[in-house]
Amino acid sequence: MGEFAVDKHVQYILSVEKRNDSFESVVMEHLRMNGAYWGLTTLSLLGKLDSVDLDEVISWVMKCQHESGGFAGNIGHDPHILYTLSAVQVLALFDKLDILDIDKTSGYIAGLQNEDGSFSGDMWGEVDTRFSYIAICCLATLQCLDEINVEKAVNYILSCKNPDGGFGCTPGAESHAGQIFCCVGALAITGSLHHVDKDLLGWWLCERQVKSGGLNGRPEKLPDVCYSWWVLSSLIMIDRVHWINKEKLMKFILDCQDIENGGISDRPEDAVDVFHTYFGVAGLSLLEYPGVKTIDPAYALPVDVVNRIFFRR
Ligand code: GRG
Repeated sequence: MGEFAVDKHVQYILSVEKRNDSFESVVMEHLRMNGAYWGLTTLSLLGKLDSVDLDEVISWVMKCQHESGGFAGNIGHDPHILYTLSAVQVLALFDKLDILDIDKTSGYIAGLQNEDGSFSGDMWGEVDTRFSYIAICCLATLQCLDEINVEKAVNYILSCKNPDGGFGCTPGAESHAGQIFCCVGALAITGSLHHVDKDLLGWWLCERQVKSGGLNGRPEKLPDVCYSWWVLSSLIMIDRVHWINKEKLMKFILDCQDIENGGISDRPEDAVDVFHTYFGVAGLSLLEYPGVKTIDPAYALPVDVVNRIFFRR
């Protein structure tokens, strides 16, 4: 099994942050807040968060907040629940949640809940279980889950459960590992995991491991490093992680590294990017790889950050 190139990955994340003219930075302009969460959480898991200028990051994050309380993907863009969670997570990483106007931010999120318990992503109304997870995770982090109807939110998520044990983005939609993470994560945070048939879902999830050791997101699809996070975190939350071959998955993730220039790709030999670098490192964390901090499978933040939020320790 190849070595884990920690220093190269740290250099790669720092270089992406600085290069404003690269292809990656241009296509990521509108979702830079997500990139910030992926890159900074990677640095935190590798114990290198102090390599970035905290004041610069925080001041940029706060400039992305809209008067509605929601955050945009970058300065001057429209707010969306996706970027609001990323902004809250970045502030949490730096222990800076206290600078946030909690009422304004939580009010934006609570205002996106619909009558049937589902959540829209923004004022334009698209509904998806991703947004249910985000609302629940964000409000739990801000300690104001009581601002939404949790029972209705949970019932909506349960209405997206399929006969194969998985979950989709809306009722009747195909099971997909990314949506399963969202639904299982939201159910875990709200203490509702007893609604899940753990053996049935665990079976569907462990079937995602293919010959190379990598995981795919649904049947007949190619493996992708990012499912090391979506599938593994779900298996951990339902206590069935021992149903996959951890050694083979670890090897697959390590095979996706660019050993020379740093970064991790979706599959071996492909081009690296920040998204896959984060989910590769997060996957290694869930696999308890030495030297990588432990990540919380429901909140998708390092466990020490989650403990600080809830227990101030
Ligand atoms: C805090 C970790 C965290 C997440 C926030 C945005 C979100 C909540 C969750 C996204 C969950 C999701 C749907 C992930 C899947 C992403 C992905 C690789 C989609 C690709 O889908 P297809 O159909 O790819 O293009 P496949 O692999 O099925 O061919």
